[in-house]
Amino acid sequence: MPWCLAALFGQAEATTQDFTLYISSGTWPINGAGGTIVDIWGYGDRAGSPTVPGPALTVYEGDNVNLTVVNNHSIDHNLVIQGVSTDLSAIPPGGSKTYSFTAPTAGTYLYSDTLNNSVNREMGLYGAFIVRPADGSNRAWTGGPAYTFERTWVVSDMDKSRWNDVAGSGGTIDTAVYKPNYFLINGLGGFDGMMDPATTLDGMVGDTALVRIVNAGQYSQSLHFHANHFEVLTSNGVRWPSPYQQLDTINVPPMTTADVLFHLNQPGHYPMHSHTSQMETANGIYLNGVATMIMIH
Ligand SMILES: [Cu+2]
Repeated sequence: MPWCLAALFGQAEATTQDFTLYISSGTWPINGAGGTIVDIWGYGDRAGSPTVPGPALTVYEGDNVNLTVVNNHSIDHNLVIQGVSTDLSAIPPGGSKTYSFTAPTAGTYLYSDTLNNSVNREMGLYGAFIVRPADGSNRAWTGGPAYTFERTWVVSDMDKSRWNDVAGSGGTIDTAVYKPNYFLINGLGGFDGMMDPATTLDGMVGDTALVRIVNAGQYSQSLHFHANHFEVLTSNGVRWPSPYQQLDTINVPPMTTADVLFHLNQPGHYPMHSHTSQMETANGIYLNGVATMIMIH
């Protein structure tokens, strides 16, 4: 927008945000009963340190973003931000690419590797791209619903024996068969997810949490919040009109996002868990799948 309008609306001048992510193979621990160490391919913010999910990338609406991806792995990869970037081409082994774009409207987006028939994404190549309002306010979008604190939940699934073990040892996966036995929230099994301060909804009565849900997996995730209902603000980037629909469970299809507003209004400790019983498990062990805690003081 012209500078005079930007001044009128109090927006900061667009800044430039530079990121570099490094793709490599590695291993990832899933702790607790049923846990394991799984072969992964991931994005990391340091060379040789892939994480599941990849680092959350946070920018402000209108920023000039330069996202460099370095492929330190032995096969082709890419990085596509759904609804934002359009270059699907491969970065060859040893190569790199800088994606340059203007940060879109405020919201929650999925980034992932779209190559190799979902294998690259299943192996761990995904993460959250978060756009905040240009004025820096704690609102879901400019002039939108306000919140006290925010959380990002990247949920996913892995089929260790048929996919990760095979891909990790250089074999060819039969992608027609996918039976995941690990279900993760922010790369964690539920026993860790229930204690991770970046995952739990931990606050005071009267607080409001914006929860950004990103489903990077291959199955829908149905997330059930105990304590009280939440308001659905967006589904896959589409904003709903106010008054917002109130639900206690939200279904988030694969490769989509949802933003919900949770009002902390009843003191106590409550679970948030997947409503699909298998997705609450790590290799069959309950409750080491998609789960965290709601702690209201
Ligand atoms: Cu429940």
